[in-house]
Amino acid sequence: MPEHTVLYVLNGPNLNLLGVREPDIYGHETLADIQALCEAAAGVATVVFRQTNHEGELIDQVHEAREKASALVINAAGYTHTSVALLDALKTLTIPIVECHLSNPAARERFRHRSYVSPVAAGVVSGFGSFSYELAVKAALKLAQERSQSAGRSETTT
Ligand code: CA2
Repeated sequence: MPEHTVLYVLNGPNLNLLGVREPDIYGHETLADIQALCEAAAGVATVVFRQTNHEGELIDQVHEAREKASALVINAAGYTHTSVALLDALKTLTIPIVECHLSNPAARERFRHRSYVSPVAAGVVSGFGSFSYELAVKAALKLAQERSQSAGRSETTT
């Protein structure tokens, strides 16, 4: 794990349209606003914040997080409900993963009830709009900190 805490926040397709379309479901904030909220919630930790509309690129970003991140927050958007390839990529990570959604997919259409991210996530934060991201960042950083503390303890006892 990196010495300095690095948190990856990955965003899937269409989230670049936040604040422009469907504000009744996804709120009025833009993705840039959400990035600023994540950076504020992360304090001194470095936030690498990305968005892509392409499945393969999202998977490349997950691979990058595997090398560089202490924890991952992911809102895979529509790929949450469809992408076995994304699940396969996420399964290769050993860092904590927190699944995040603006809306509450469980309260929406049936096809949104299945998540290919949840099986490998430490937890899921959904339904709180941009506040979901702030909560997810806090949770991911707490898990990363706990990991690094327990790694430090096992180093001193071996
Ligand atoms: O609630 C979430 O964060 C979702 O991940 C958003 C996805 C949806 O497919 C998931 O079920 C739940 C959709 C993202 C689309 O974002 C838009 C933003 C503005 C306008 C249109 C789409």
